[in-house]
Amino acid sequence: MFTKILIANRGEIACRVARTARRLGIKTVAVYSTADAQAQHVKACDEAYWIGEAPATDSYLRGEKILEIAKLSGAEAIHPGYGFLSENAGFAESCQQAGIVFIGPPTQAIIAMGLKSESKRLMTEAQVPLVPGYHGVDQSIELLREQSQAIGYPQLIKASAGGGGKGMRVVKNFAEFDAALASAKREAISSFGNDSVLIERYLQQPRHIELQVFADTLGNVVHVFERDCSMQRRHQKVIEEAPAPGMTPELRQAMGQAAINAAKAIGYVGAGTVEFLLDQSGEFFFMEMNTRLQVEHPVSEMISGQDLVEWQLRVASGQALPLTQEQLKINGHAFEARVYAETPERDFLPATGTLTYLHAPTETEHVRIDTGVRQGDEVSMFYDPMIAKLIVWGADRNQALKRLQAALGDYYISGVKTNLAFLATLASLPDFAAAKLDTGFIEQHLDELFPKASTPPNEIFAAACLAALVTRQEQATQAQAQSSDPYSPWSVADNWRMNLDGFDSFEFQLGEALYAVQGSHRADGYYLQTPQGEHLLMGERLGEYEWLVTLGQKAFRAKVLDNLTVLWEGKTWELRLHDPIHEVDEQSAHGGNLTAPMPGAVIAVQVKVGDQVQAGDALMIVVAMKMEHTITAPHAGEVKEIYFQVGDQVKDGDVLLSLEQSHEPT
Ligand code: MV4
Repeated sequence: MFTKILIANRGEIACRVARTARRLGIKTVAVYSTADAQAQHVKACDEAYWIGEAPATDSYLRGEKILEIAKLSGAEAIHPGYGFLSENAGFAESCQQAGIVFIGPPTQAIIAMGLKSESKRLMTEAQVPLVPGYHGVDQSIELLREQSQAIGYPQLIKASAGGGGKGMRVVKNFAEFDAALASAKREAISSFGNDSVLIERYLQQPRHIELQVFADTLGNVVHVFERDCSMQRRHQKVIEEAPAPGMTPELRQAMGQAAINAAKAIGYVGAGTVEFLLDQSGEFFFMEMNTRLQVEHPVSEMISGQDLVEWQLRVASGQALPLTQEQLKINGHAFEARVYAETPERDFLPATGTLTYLHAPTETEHVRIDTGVRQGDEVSMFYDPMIAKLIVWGADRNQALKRLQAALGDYYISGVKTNLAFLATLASLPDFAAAKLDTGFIEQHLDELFPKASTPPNEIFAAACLAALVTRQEQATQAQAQSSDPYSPWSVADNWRMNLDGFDSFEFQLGEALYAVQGSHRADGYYLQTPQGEHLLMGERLGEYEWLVTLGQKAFRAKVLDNLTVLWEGKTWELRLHDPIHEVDEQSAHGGNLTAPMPGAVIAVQVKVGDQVQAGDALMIVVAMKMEHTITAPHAGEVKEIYFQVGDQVKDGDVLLSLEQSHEPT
């Protein structure tokens, strides 16, 4: 077993690997970029080395620098985590040549699985079922058109070097083929530097079932059961679970054997994931093989009782797999929810900001949180916006789901937009509880997942008013104590009015909505006017943000942040006291200006100054995180100014072009 390993990653996976290494008595070396100087993964390791500036290409993707640090620090092995260099065959090769163990599969396996066409050829030889289609080397347009017509419709064009859905296009008929092929090739060359494609029959709403496989250097290969990862949105996994609901022992055995055959066919060593599509008829088809430890590996750990990073370390140091297939058993059910800094309401745009407030559920043997950040940390635009993985276990799916719902209801983050409310809603959907899973689930449930904004319950206003009043009183008392005339009536914030009960009128802003709330000081207490009448409001501060609130007969606890964001029952209500004096007219602030939805690069400008456009017309394409975002006209109008050209870099919020709204004739 190793005495020291270097972890060539950051965030939650670096912390997670360090945790297992420490438990095994292995020394750990962290590498970090300038942006991560204070990051948790640096603190979790025994030594740390700076490897470059924030952009991943200047730091975590610098294989030669990382190898240099490994030699300098005396690390015998490098754990790449996932992403970054974890599936970089060149880096794996360089490690081998430097005599440093790459904790992962042999270089040849990475290469073979990195190209879909090659992986599918190998699977065919291993009798692993494939979706009917074309994945040949000949990429001539004539042949691709022939194949397209032979496969039939609907079909899917996929980037051969791709993964996670990048470069994928659904083609519903031959007329769409050429445009879809061009777009798929454009995204493939931009994302992977390789525009080879394959064409497959499109399976309607399949399930994504992946088998965790493990092989050692002694010829042993096992599977550690399956995960259902169908809950995805634009190929971004949202909630994963193990085992897959409705899986029969026979199907598990067949898919497990196919996965083992796949691993054996390529001489695999280490942790790998064989992804299948399971269609509604119960047939399964090889999709791709990932030659890294997946983000979602913890759900397999929870139901098997195994530490898969420990397995990786043992296998990479030449030891045999810790268990045989017969010894591996499924116990219970596990979910993983990925907590992301993103704005689901804005089409899941990645978000950045400071975690000004972060309260996570208490960890127990059944609730696990893998994270690389803590309150006060920055979520930057340089890296994947994952904040944490919330993993729960139950004796069965229902119990695990209840624990997931409860844990999500006790997870609060403020300062950066997150998908927590979206996760909580998703985990509470009846169809999810009924395990009616397929890869189209989220798209099919958007209305339930994004209910129309509703008026906050009275408890929210009560908590906000209480916090605002008490804070104002505390500030007035403090100001009075410091004032030169402490007895002046002007320094008392009790809203006393001549011959009238003192009253307060609050105007809260929530998103675009305004809510007026009246409170009045009476001899017998403070009364809040609510749509259902007035209620006595009392309460006290329990902690920095924690309040005990009593509204009428109901006493409850809520958190209220300094800016009056209220956190209650798993939801975050970003109330703001409305300040009419400084109100800015949104339209005048932006006018007809169309802004960049996130940082990225302009790859197409489809209009010119003077063009008349209709609502929905494509104006510009910005590529961000290797995905294309088309800026479309929000209304009919004339293009007045274009501020960026193809090749320009834009920041979130940059004004890209101005569009003068044309007013429909009355
Ligand atoms: C498919 C498919 C339907 N038919 N292939 C998505 C990303 C990549 N892993 C492959 N993917 C798909 N390939 C055929 N022939 C549907 C998907 C797919 C999908 C697969 C798994 C999980 C989520 C998905 C979401 C959309 C599409």
